[in-house]
Amino acid sequence: MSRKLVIGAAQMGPIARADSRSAVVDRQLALLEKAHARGCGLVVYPELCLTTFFPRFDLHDRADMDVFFEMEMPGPDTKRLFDAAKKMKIAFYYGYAEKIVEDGETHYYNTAILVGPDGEQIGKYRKVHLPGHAETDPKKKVHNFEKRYFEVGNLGFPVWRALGGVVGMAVCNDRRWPETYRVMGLKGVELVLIGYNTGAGNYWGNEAPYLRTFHNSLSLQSGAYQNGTWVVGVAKAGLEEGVAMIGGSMIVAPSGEIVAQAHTLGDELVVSECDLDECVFAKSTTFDFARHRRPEHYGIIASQAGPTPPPEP
Ligand code: ING
Repeated sequence: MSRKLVIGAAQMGPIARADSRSAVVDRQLALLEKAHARGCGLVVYPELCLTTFFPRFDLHDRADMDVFFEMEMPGPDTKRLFDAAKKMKIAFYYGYAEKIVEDGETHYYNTAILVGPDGEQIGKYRKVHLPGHAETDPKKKVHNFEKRYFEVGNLGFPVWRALGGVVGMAVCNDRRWPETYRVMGLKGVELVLIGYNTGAGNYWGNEAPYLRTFHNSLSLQSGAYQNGTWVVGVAKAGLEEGVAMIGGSMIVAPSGEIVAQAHTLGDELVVSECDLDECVFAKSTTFDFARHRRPEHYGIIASQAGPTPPPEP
């Protein structure tokens, strides 16, 4: 038996600060139509895919920051995208900046939703690992103020039975942390969807540029392999507001192999037919957690305060 799903990674090129949401949605619709023509049942858009990557801007006035957030999804600008996807019976992952009032409190999250082929929202995820810094650092050439713009996600790493399998979501920096995949792996995830905005430049100091794309592949491929799941990573790429962003959107099989990858830094649809049954092989052999994993021993290993002292001479 196979559970094949044709997936479209909808990489997007730069979004300028001045670009209207309507112009951005036009681009997303064009990608959706390409996906429909290619027989996709699922399309994955990038993180914060409605606007430029605004956490690079050193803003402090909440009114200035709020312009990048959505209070409803779909909203007036995105409803036509949601309607088109429903008409084409295509599910999709959509990353956006969420502003929500709960119990009289206003909250801000870096959010992704999964919408089913019937146009109904299946699930929501809020980014847990917020990179960068809240305070301005004059030494930095490139900034990432996500810790100022967003709260840490409060929904954990849920998974949903959907699209014939078990689907989970993450956002950008989450993909660098093994816990992200393992928490979902322990829940039987078979398909992890991740949008990202990743600067191509030096982030922490003397890191060679080629390492940005290497670490992207390493993170996505190891997450897939070590948890027997498909992983789809989708970039907002190209030179955006003067900052070079990596592309490299890719679809990774449970074997850890890249089965399809973007080769431009613009709007590009990367398509692959993904058989969710390939997860069954991985989860019933090397990564059969029940048979091989020993959590009852990990506590002992973790209990050591620090490096084990070297043996007495
Ligand atoms: N961007 C980057 C990412 O995790 C980053 C930030 C880049 C952190 C490189 C560490 C190293 O891909 C977002 N938006 O998380």
